Amino acid sequence: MQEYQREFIRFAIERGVLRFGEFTLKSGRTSPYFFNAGLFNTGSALARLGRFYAAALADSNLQFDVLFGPAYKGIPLAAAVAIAMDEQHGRDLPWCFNRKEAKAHGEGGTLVGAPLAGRVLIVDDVITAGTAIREVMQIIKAQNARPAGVLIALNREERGQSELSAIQEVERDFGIPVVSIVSLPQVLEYLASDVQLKQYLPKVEAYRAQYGIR
Ligand code: OMP
Repeated sequence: MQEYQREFIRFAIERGVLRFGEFTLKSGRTSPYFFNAGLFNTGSALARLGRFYAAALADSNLQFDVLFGPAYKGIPLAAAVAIAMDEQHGRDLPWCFNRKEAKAHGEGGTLVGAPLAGRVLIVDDVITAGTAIREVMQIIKAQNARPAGVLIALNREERGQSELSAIQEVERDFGIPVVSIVSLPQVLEYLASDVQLKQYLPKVEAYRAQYGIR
């Protein structure tokens, strides 16, 4: 695990973003951990989150033309990444987002910001079963743009509809990489190395045995 990944997990736990307990996921699965990116809820936390995303993005060498934040949660995330890429990596990138409802007046439409064109990097929080991200692909396709990759904070590495993970299915179906700041194995490594958090390890491992990739 890289140092920024360890720091990111520590930061997420400190902020209460990454929690351990019993949570019902969108997929209906009951998970012993949950990642709530909405709790990066101060200016400083959001700025720091943006720097972690930007570090993962810089590490990935991914080529793209525009950052896209899908409504709602992706919007501040894409903005934070755009700022961090400029301030930390000297890259002033175009970025845009969508509305959930089309506006009939003013500028109209559902897209706001830079044109959604060319190779699109989607910024989001978490992929579990991959439902949310597949909806985003439709928006990109409708603009005749093409996905270049997905940047997320946490890869839960859960099985999708096959033996592959939901993320591997997205990579296969759309021919694009999914880059994350951290994945479940790094969370497990972090838990194992922390005296107070070690108690959660068995449940997270059991969950991985049930829903994780083999
Ligand atoms: P999928 O559509 O199943 O990939 O689930 C992704 C969405 O689930 C995320 O965009 C979140 O809204 C939510 N989620 C989290 O935010 N954190 C988690 O740890 C797990 C989920 C989830 O419900 O699976």
